[in-house]
Amino acid sequence: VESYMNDIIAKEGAAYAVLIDPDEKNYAEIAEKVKDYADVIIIGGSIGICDLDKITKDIKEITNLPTILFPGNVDGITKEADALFYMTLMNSKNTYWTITAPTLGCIKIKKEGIEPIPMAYIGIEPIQNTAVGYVGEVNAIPSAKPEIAAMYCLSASYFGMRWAYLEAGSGAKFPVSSKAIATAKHLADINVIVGGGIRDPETAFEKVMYGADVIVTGTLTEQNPDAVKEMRNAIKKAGLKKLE
Ligand code: 1GP
Repeated sequence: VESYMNDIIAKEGAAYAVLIDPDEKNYAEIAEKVKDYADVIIIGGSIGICDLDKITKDIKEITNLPTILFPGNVDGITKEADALFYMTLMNSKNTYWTITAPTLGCIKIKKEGIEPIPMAYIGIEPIQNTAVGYVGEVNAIPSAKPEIAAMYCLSASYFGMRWAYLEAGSGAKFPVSSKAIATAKHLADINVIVGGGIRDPETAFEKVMYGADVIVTGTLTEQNPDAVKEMRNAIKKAGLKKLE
């Protein structure tokens, strides 16, 4: 899955990932609507109470797209998925989220043969007002300090991670600043995923132009699954422009 993602980024400039929260009742409807527009499906949420095996299997059957787990905790792992973001919530105040949870999960990932994709998860304002900010005890990076986000990305790349996720939080009032994305891409040799509060094609276009390699939408797709077509077009248009 990681090389599939790298191929898309190399050829199209950017990839489009749709996040499906498995606790969302209409997950099947969302999967059906996004299957022709998303490059990959990310499955995860901060509050996991569902039958993850069944839901992941259903999503795979409906879409045929690769699935990446985005675990909110050690119970967010299922053999039905193709890959998993093996992630550290770098700026959590609690070492459970930086290293204990990933360590507790690693044997199951190996046993089930799920592809781990090493990822640094970095929480930026206004993440503190969202579920992941609360659950993950995030020491939110001020949005006026993009260089701090970029330093986390450089640090992640020095640790050997190949992906950094700049996260404003699901349902965030505003997305990660374009300055943070540009500074991170300038400083660090790492793929940058951007998510949280991206609700319109213009914003997605801008984030890609400033360097985002992957755009994630979750809330938008839950509320209006038909919006994915325009979102994809904007991401690909910006991606190709960036490659010029
Ligand atoms: C959350 O970045 C994702 O991890 C998606 O955020 O729900 O705001 O699109 P939204």
